[in-house]
Amino acid sequence: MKYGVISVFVIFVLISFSFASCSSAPAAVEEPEDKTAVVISSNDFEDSQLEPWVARGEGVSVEVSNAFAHSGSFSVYVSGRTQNWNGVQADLLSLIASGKNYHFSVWVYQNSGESKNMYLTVERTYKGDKNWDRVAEISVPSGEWVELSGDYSVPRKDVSEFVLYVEAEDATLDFYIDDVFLSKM
Ligand SMILES: [Ca+2]
Repeated sequence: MKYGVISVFVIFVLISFSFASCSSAPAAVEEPEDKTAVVISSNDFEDSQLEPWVARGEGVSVEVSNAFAHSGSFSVYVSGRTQNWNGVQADLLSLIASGKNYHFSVWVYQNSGESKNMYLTVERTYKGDKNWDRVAEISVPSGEWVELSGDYSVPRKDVSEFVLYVEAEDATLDFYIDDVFLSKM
């Protein structure tokens, strides 16, 4: 009788163990990390916070504005530009990793009265040498919000500077940005 109880117990343990082994097997196959986009930075400027966006170029002004908005009531007004590379920029060095792929998206607006070419660009420095990579370029009609977006593969290099910025071919164009969405793919 005693052996019978032990036998039943042993069989129960063995069955439980084999079920546990079977059910745990699929869990060992994890989703590859890169399949899901991970947001590294996003701004809709509704909280009036500019960070990590700052002016790019001497005399350039960036400020939260409620004059125009793609989302909500606020965007960022960029003015005082005197060079085509002037604009608004974000230091992403601490947010990106070498060899990884990213998707950068910024909505832009200008109301100069005519279409203007605008660009999303990465400035990066590797061993003292600066490089400028065009992520996206688009003709922005006056008075329309347009998405400036593109994919970017960070080179497998240990860069010392990684700055994303919005610029315009017209050196003195004032413009607005809103709904920044930067993600790792
Ligand atoms: Ca907004």
